[in-house]
Amino acid sequence: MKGKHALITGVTGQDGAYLAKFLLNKGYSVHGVIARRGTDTLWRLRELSVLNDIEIIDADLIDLSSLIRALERTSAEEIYNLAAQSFVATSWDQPILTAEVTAVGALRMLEAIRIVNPSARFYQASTSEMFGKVQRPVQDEQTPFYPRSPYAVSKLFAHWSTVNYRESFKLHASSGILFNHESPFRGIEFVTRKVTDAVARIHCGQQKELRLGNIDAQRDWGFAGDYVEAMWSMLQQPEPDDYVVATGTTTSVREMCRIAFAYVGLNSEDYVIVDPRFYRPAEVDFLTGNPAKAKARLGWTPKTSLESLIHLMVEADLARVNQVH
Ligand code: NDP
Ligand code: GDR
Repeated sequence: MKGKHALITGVTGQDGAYLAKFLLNKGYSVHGVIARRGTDTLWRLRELSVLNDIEIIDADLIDLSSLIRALERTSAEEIYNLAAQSFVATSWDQPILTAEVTAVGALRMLEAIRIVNPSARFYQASTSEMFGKVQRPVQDEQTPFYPRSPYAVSKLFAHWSTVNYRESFKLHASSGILFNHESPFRGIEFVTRKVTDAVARIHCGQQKELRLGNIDAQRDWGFAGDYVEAMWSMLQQPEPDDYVVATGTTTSVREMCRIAFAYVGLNSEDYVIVDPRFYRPAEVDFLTGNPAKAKARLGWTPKTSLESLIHLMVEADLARVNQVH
């Protein structure tokens, strides 16, 4: 007999694909919400060899009725809300869409749970972007928020909605305040993958330079495969709560580039060009998380260093570039 049922929104994204694999390995029946838009969004699930093992459900965070039907159909005991318009830069160009999906979308899912199955456990994908213009040098669950983009403002709404439904309706609703996490399945628009893809292409003679924005920005980067385990652990706790998930180590974009280019014997300074087109209207300059609570309560610790993560990503992009060639 199969174990528990889990519903994942955003299953076609980086974290959704890793979480689906993680839960399948634990014996779960996994139901994945897909908002069909005509393009091939299934490549991560295919490459991780999980596409045939999950049940695909057509639903959209914009459409409450589709979420209600998804919950009725799956009887999921655990719901992971990973879907979002998640690219910070785009959120200034599409602020209302971002709010509809990333902010009100989470509220719609909470409402669907309240209506269909209030005993289900809920995970909300909160983010270190909510700390934004940081109010403390190291950020933990007690640090005040200061969002700096329509994306971060939307995530803050979703975060407080999760807290509010926990307190108002006693839902088992938890938020993971996850700092940046990357992998070979990261979208190409995010800076780590943009860099590792460019390193592979430059190494193979297909690209000459790499144009970036603010390379002095600093991030606390971890590996997505490690972080999905923390999501699951939160829903196994007797009480719902909020947790910072991070490595505690911060690196600049400049240094991350150095690591990536050095892996193929190149000097990043010979290729990286700062292009103001990629600057953001308001920047998050610096983030460092303190994952002490996740360690103490969930027993969670990051396992992958930034250096080995970037090497893994460059290797994967080299393989992709060579395959196409
Ligand atoms: P991705 O951008 O890779 O994935 C986003 C997912 O949301 C995709 O599956 C996308 O579908 C789906 N989606 C977008 N709009 C809708 C909609 N209207 N209805 C249903 N699904 C939709 O994100 P990540 O995997 O990197 O991140 C997962 C979550 O965690 C996101 O909420 C993100 O904001 C948050 N987060 C991510 C961090 C990170 O460093 N990766 C850190 C902290 C939080 P499609 O494939 O069709 O576009
Ligand atoms: P972020 O990730 O905004 O932190 O959000 P991203 O990789 O896009 O940017 C990180 C930092 O790098 C700087 N940067 C560039 N970024 C991009 N994308 N492209 C560039 O050319 C470039 N040059 C410099 C950015 O200005 C920024 O400071 C990610 C997303 O996954 C969110 O959904 C998630 O909530 C947060 O991480 C935690």
